[in-house]
Amino acid sequence: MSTKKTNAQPPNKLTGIQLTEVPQKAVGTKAIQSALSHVFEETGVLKGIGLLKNLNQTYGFDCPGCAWPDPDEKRAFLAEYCENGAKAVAEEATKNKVSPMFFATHSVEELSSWSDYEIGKSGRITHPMVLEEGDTHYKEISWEKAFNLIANQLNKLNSPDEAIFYTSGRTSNEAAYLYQLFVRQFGTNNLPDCSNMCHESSGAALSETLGIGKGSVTLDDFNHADLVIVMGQNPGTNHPRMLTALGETKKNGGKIITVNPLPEVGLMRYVDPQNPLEWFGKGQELTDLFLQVKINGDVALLKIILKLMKAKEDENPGAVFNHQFINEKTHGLGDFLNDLDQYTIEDLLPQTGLTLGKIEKATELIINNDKIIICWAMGLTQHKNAVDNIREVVNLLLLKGSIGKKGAGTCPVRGHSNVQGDRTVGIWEKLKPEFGEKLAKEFDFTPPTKEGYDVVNAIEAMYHKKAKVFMGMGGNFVSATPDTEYTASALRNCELTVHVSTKLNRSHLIHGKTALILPCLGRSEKDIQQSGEQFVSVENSMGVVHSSNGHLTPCSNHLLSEPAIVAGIAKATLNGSKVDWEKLISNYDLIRNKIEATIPGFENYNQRVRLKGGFYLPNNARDNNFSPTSTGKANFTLNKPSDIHLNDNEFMLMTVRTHDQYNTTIYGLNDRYRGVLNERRVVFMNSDDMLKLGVKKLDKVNLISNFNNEKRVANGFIALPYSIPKQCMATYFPEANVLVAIKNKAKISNTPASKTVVITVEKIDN
Ligand SMILES: Nc1nc2c(c(=O)[nH]1)N[C@H]1C(S)=C(S)[C@@H](COP(=O)(O)OP(=O)(O)OC[C@H]3O[C@@H](n4cnc5c(=O)[nH]c(N)nc54)[C@H](O)[C@@H]3O)O[C@H]1N2
Ligand SMILES: Nc1nc2c(c(=O)[nH]1)N[C@H]1C(S)=C(S)[C@@H](COP(=O)(O)OP(=O)(O)OC[C@H]3O[C@@H](n4cnc5c(=O)[nH]c(N)nc54)[C@H](O)[C@@H]3O)O[C@H]1N2
Ligand SMILES: [Mo]
Repeated sequence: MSTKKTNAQPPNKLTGIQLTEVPQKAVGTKAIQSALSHVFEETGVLKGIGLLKNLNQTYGFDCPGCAWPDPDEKRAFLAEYCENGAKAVAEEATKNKVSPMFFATHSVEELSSWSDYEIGKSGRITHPMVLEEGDTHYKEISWEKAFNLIANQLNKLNSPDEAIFYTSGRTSNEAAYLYQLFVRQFGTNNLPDCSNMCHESSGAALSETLGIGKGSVTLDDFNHADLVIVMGQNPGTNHPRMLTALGETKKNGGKIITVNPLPEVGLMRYVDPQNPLEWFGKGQELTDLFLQVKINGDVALLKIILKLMKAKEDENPGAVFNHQFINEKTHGLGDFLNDLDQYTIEDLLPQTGLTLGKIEKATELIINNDKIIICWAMGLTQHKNAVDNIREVVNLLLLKGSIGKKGAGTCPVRGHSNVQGDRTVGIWEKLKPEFGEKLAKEFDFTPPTKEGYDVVNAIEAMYHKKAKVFMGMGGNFVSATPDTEYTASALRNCELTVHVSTKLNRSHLIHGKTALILPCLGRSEKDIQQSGEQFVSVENSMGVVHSSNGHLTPCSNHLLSEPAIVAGIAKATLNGSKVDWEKLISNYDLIRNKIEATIPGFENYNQRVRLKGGFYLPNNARDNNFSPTSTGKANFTLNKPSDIHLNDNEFMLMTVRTHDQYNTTIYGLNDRYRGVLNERRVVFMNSDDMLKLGVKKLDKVNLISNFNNEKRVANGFIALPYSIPKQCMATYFPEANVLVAIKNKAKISNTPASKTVVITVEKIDN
């Protein structure tokens, strides 16, 4: 019997929606209650307290939630955690187990009919498992056999480029470095990662303009900023500890502008969970000026601001632009200003959905303040013109000289807890020539130079059978990627799919002819190798590398660490590798020595990673040095507003996260901060649009995308009126990924445009 008919999409049954008021403030006692109940429910009380005590403490483990940095000095007494960090930890430290017995009881087909929430709640995977060709159930396999199976399949390929090696962003520096080394010794640069779907647009824009693909600010800069602009980001849910930093900005007299189609609760008002005196109050107002921009209206908005700045500068030269900085540090001002002149405010304004008065207020704040930080996340990076979005942000900062000085700079807020570190240590489908040379010398082999597949290209390659083996180091490829049914066909075309995972997810159920699940240790667990207990290291959103020590007993004796799994596969697969894989994993200091030998900035890695708080990697933009760019200076760029024009019956849909999920991991069914409980299949609409469509609150609708005249449908969503600009809608990822056409992606960065999905809406009768 074949198991081909597994469901790539979560079932579209409704779970019983309840609506509540949208809360007026974020965090506070409700958040603490929610955090503790998730932890205790999943792990039990004693283990739960132990967990929270160690989370993000100087010698504890790194929170697997987001990449927001820990304070260098001051750490909260109880623990440096947030509600959603606690949920992330609870999810990993759960008591529930997915054992061989579990797999014997439930067929792959049955499991695929479960919701993502149910799949996730089933628990931690305890044994390596295999699904052989034609089988209906996964069964246990030994590690040795699993490694040999992979090796045989890889060595059968016509070319190493027929294999794809994906990485999600939780993988430690040590594991990621070994992984890329194995993949490159195998002979390919096919190293797509979750960054391709996340901050790739930031990396592309920032490298071109400032000579480094990372942000320039440190956490301390938030204490010194006059103005922080938060664009396209929902920190109350996705980076809750960032609210503390924004709170500090406000306490020190700084102002905050928020640019978002939604009035996200966390940004409006918050209560510091680590300050019990604040728990019962009204909370602190965070946003001073809220610009409720239309989806993808950001370049138009920034251009209007830039034009208003220029007009003021023309009136009173030197009053707005920082000429000293511009003359010394930048390139391309003239072309940039000429290009800006081609646009008129009248043409740009409708794209923003804002009044000119509001934009003038924002411009005034920008003109009157010098130390400006701009923060952003997926609201800017997941659009067709995403790279333009971020380059335009840089233009604004350059005009003000607001970079490379205290209290000012770029702040792309990263997602996964080590997504930035994975890139630093070599996970990328493009191999930098300097790094290639270092690898060649250190390990005595010839690394491949051909550019590998990124996420979108990898999916297309599998779809067209140009790639036949898929391996995922963490993550949930089928649910995280766009165009769910297309991607599912791509994976089903593979000879072999392999997942190194902590928990069961849908990607284990949408499989190649043969499939393997290799269960690994989580962040919170002890990692013991030949030389004793090991720690790993990670890099946060601001370029600080620090250690992470697991304290819990692993959930099963059959788990291996990620580095050990890579070493096992490498040893079985590679003939003639001069790397002593066994030795490298016997003591992770040896891996760190290799990182130090091949990657700049890691001098005395083993010593410095043991220091309290770790160490900062070099950052040229932070140091006001832009010499790595093509011109040797910070570059002004010419950017384009959105070229998407909606017909009257069309809407712009963005796919966002609820307060109760971590990407494809569904912690619960509530989106407390948006007033929706016990339901994920909802679509937030503007009430005028609902009137026009004849759709009432709680009516059911189908969402239809017609990208390139190909019809894609997401069935059965509940319509909810919400504060969102006209012709804009919002729904949740991953349910709506089926609507994101594989070809709907950002220019330059190739990031799926999952925030610019043009749809029509069809009301379902009865
Ligand atoms: N608890 C929790 N934490 C997480 C995650 C999680 O799923 N759960 N995921 C992690 C990861 S990998 C990432 S990348 C980050 C994601 O963090 P975010 O980027 O905050 O996540 P999204 O939910 O995608 O929210 C995007 C925000 O951008 C806004 N937006 C959408 N389109 C536009 C636009 O065109 N213009 C503007 N100005 N705004 C727009 C949306 O209204 C929303 O507020 O969070 C990380 N942290
Ligand atoms: N429509 C739409 N699509 C999106 C987005 C969006 O906003 N809208 N956001 C995109 C973004 S920003 C990102 S980053 C991607 C996320 O894409 P991924 O990183 O691929 O997805 P996750 O849901 O974070 O992966 C969760 C799985 O990772 C595994 N896991 C957890 N911890 C560990 C660990 O320590 N080791 C290992 N080996 N495995 C572990 C578990 O098995 C879990 O099921 O999704 C992207 N997709
Ligand atoms: Mo992300």
